[in-house]
Amino acid sequence: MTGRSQPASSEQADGLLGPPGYRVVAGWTAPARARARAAEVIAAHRGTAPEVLRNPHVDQEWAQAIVRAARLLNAVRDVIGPNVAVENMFLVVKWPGRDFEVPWHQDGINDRLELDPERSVAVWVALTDTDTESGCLHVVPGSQRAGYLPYEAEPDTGAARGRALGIRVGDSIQGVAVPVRAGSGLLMDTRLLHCSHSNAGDGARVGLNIRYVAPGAVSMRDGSSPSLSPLSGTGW
Ligand SMILES: O=C(O)CCC(=O)C(=O)O
Repeated sequence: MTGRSQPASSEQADGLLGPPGYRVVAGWTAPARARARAAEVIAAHRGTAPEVLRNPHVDQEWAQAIVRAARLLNAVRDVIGPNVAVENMFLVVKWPGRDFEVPWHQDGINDRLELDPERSVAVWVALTDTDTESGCLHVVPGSQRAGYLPYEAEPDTGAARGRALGIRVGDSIQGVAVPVRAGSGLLMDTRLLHCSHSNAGDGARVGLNIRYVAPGAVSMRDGSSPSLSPLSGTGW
């Protein structure tokens, strides 16, 4: 685990990923293999062209293989310890020529649940090369120290992705772009502010957002039970 500094008076601790609140995991698979998988995903969904597909790891082998990819899982274990489950996974496709922005948000809180940032980590996985043109993630380094912030659902546009949560901050946030190569990924503190812009490139941009948790990390806010897919260790 990374070292943690003591919080300043109104701030929370740096958290499991240190002062920046994020870290790149290079090469969980070869770039060519990731791009080939993306091509299959694109071909399979070109007809309906959904922007978000929920929890493909529950019934699709390729997604199960990714959440268990050794380099990814080892990086996750390094951060939250040996007992690991997947709490949620989104496949996110930014189809070219379509307006699809993901507003500033934090992955560890929504109407249903809150994740303990000391026992959970969000991972964004690139299946295609992502840069500022194609709609890579932007993050606010150190924003995890502000803790979970008030949020609201963005207006329902009827888009195929459903509604996203955005925090109430207006347009004042300055983030940094984090381009990620196909086959690499980004570990993020579950409180880290991040967003992505629309894809202005020629090809589809394909990524996966995975929330990994250790035992006891999930607090349900709506009275339901967490739906976990254990991957390793005990306590499930
Ligand atoms: O893939 C993206 O552009 C953003 C996904 C994301 O931030 C999320 O699902 O929480």
